[in-house]
Amino acid sequence: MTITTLRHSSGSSCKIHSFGATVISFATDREHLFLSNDAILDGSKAIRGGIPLVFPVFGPSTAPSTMPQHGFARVNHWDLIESTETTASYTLRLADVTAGRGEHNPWSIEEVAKNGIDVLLKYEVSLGADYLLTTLTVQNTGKTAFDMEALLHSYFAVPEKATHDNSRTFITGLDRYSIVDKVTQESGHAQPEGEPVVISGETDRVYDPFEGKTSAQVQLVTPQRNLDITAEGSNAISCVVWNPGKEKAKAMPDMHDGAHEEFVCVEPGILTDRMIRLEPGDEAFLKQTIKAIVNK
Ligand code: TA6
Repeated sequence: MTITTLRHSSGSSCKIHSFGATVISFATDREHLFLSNDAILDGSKAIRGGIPLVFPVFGPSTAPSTMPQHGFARVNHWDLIESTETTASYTLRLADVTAGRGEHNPWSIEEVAKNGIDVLLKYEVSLGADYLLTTLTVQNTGKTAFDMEALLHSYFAVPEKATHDNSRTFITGLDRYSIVDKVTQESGHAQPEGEPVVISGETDRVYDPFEGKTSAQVQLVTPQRNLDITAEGSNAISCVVWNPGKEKAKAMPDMHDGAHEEFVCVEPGILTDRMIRLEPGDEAFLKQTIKAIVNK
């Protein structure tokens, strides 16, 4: 288990934990990512904070399988292939993964071998003076097509414990996206044009792109700075906005007290139609650029 630190001559920095290839810090004049004080960093469970990688499923697996919630990418050790002062590249091969097992789990190693499924994940992290670029690439290196989703589960730090202060913390750029609200179970309506997204108690919404847009420009506004989040992918880009609220956060053993007031998750992903089918030899990608705008 290693933590790789990237440093830019301007003073910005980034830290990446090899477990899940999880970026756990991106700082310019201040830290921009949230990492719970009680995050488990010993490889025994997904890291609570930073940018966990979600693949091949977002959320619980729909197949009667033992696939872990949000898939296996974030709960396995990735290999650091190369790094420079400001870049790092990781890989993870399915063949090296003890993915969820079970007779119906299409991703269990036994069925993978039987079905000839194999996948090579690559993850590249690049640090600039005021930005962090992360790119996840999925290559179907096997003989069988498989269904997939991929998402960057980014936890953004919100200063002054202001996640629920809707006059100072809100998200722009998701207007006109159609909403699936996992708290109210409502779906079918869109974020009104020009209306920002705000956090109200437990917030868990999937914003699906209109017209199948394969890029998204979102801005997270917080009391001390804005973050421009640009995402692009090989398929339509959805965006999840999540905050557990006080009660749900308290029930999470790896969330420190009051953590729900310190972060908002804005999570770009390729989730369209729940699953994307990747044919043998094909490749999918998901790229996110986080740019810190020191505006206050
Ligand atoms: O991205 C939002 C979400 O799917 C929420 O429903 C919540 O489960 C969150 O992810 C955290 O999931 P985790 O498995 O990391 O506790």
